[in-house]
Amino acid sequence: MSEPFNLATYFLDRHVTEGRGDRTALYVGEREVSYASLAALANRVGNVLLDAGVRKGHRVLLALSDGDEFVAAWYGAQKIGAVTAEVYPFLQPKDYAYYLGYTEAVAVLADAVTLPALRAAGATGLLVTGVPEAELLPGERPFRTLVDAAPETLEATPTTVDDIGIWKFTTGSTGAPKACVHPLRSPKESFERYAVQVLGLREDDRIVAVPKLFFGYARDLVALFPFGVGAAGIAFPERSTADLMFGLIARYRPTVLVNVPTMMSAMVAHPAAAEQDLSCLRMTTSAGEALPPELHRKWDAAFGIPVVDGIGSSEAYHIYLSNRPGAARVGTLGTPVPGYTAEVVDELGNPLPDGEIGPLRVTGPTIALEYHGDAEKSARTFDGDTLTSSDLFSRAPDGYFRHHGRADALLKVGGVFVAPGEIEDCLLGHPAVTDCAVVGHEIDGLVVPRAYVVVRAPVPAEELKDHAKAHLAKHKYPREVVFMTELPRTANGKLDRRALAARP
Ligand code: 3SK
Repeated sequence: MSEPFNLATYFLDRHVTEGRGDRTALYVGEREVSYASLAALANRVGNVLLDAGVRKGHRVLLALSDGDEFVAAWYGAQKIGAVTAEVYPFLQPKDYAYYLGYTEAVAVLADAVTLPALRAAGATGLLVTGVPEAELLPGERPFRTLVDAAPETLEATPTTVDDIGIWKFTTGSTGAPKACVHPLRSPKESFERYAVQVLGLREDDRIVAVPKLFFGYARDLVALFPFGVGAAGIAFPERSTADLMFGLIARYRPTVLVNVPTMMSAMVAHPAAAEQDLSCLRMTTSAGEALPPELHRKWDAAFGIPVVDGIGSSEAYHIYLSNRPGAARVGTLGTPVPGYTAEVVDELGNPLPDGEIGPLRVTGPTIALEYHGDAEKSARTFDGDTLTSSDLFSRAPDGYFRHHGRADALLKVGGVFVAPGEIEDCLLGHPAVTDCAVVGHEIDGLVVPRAYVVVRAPVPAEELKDHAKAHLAKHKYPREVVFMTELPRTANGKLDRRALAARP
């Protein structure tokens, strides 16, 4: 018999029934949203979704900007046993068309930001918030009006840890995004192991994230894991910038910053970095992409806020390898999160000795069941509670893991494999470089490393090449250096290597 488990009851309603309803769950702009009012809003949303025909196992697509409505909609859908899927609110119509077709969602929630592109994508029957009713098209329904009129109480639909509850999209960096299908066990186990045992989240924490809530890394760390311990998240609809993050830190004095390397680089390079008071932060997480050791050191020198670098994926639900707060080893991803094991394997799946590089086989309680609609890729990736990642790793004899990038990002230069990350880290060591990415570029049929760099002050390309030559094996220096004002990123804030590789 599967353990009964309703995500909304466990993370949200419990605080109300146990007398903590007046505690703050979310900070949104000027407002402090209590657990009681968030739970009531989620109940209203759940009732609206039931009226719209959503039942247990149906998909609900959230195309909403960050805020309490996003969070309440997510919990409302969860409470009635629906399966939640979220998408980036700044997508193009063709992307929405893809998600609409792929998810076959029974209900799609839109707001003023996402509505035009969703309409252009041919979406019908939308539940729309933040847009005057008079402006809605036939078939579109005023979500907020319906929510305000809906009952504030709602019986949780009985669900268990084995019921499918969450779709997490891959970034689509190597093709169309696919949904990793997760049972409700995944968020529960991830909370208990990563949030509690690794991060040690506590009731007095306030958590703010750089990525938007559609990205599970941020959503769980702002609106799920803190709720598990009665703490609070901070939500804001704007795109994150270093200025905005500094402003939010000054205003809300959060204790945990959920970060990505790009933003760490922007914060370190900010002209007013030295004037910032970040003393409220007891740690910043770093995930989403590899944190170059040089950037980690620059962060330490600029802010001294402990970095908890780790790696997660939609396939593994959340973070499965992580450093521990205050005990980070620069340049490593730490060790497995409690409950997970990880081993580096060869192409045939045989374990490799320490120090050798290969794909990672991760076993744990939060591995996705499948990629929706892709049996072949699912079979290559998932095997029960085990996942084989397409990234490359090595393990040191002390048990700490290092990341060597995606297998398909490795460059073969003069017949020798070169990891772009090594060149990137070296270039970041040059005082003028604030961000950089290295991709392969073909010249006369031969692949050479080409560096795209963002600099704080003009510097000759030759100087950067010489810097690399002085610090790396000779064949690794970038033969070409291209200066950019910023590097292309995916919606999740990850470097868009495909976009760079496609440049002439
Ligand atoms: O980096 C990712 O893709 C990721 C995905 C889900 C949860 C956490 C992370 C870091």
